[in-house]
Amino acid sequence: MNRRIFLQTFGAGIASLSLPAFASPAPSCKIIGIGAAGCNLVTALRASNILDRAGVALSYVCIDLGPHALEFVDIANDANPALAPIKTLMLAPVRAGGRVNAARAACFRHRAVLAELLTGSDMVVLLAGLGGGTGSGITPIMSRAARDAGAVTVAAVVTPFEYEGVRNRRADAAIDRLQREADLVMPFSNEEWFNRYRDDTPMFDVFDALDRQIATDVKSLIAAFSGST
Ligand SMILES: Nc1nc2c(ncn2[C@@H]2O[C@H](COP(=O)(O)OP(=O)(O)OP(=O)(O)O)[C@@H](O)[C@H]2O)c(=O)[nH]1
Ligand SMILES: [Mg+2]
Repeated sequence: MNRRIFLQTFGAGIASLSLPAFASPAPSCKIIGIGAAGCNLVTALRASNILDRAGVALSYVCIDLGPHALEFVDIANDANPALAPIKTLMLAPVRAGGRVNAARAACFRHRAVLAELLTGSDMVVLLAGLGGGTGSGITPIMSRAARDAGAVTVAAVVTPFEYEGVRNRRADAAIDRLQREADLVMPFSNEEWFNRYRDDTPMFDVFDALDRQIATDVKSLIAAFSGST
């Protein structure tokens, strides 16, 4: 029998999702970061330890074009040998730099590896910032592939600041696609989040608080999925 859970996510109002019931052993959950923001979010989520008792068998992956963001993930891996390692996957030698089609093409070239990555997952959580090329281009494709592989698929995505201009239109288009491809989309608006804080709040603290909010919401969702509390 399916369980239905309701979530209050920032900027999204109430979202609901039907979840399959699970017996033991613990369902497997793959956390996948896509693009620079996705890599940052996965690294922060793992470091928070918030998922330790979420009742699922976890694994972490970060995907990007170009080495830059993935190098930071590798540094975090080396610095925290006690934590579950984050696997890194570079789909192309240079970053997409806002080119959604370049990111999609790299994803297509590596479709066999990416499909293999998703095999055997009961739940897939995709984390990305929308508005650039990589997160916007690849997250909807991975979402569809994860659902096709039989996983409950959630996309927790950050949308750009207003001043980022054209990135907002790219993000809107990606959200539209994700609404069709994911079981649940959890949007977090950078613009709305920063508007909650006084102008003199250090930017790092505001990003840090948003990372923690995303981690908390993802944890609630995974715990509901696994049936733990
Ligand atoms: N909250 C938060 N937002 C971020 C972070 N990094 C980037 N963003 C937002 O996410 C959007 C997408 O940025 P990136 O993740 O750098 O883009 P990308 O997916 O790597 O795409 P490329 O343009 O191909 O490099 C940006 O427009 C920002 O609004 C981060 O660390 N935290
Ligand atoms: Mg990038």
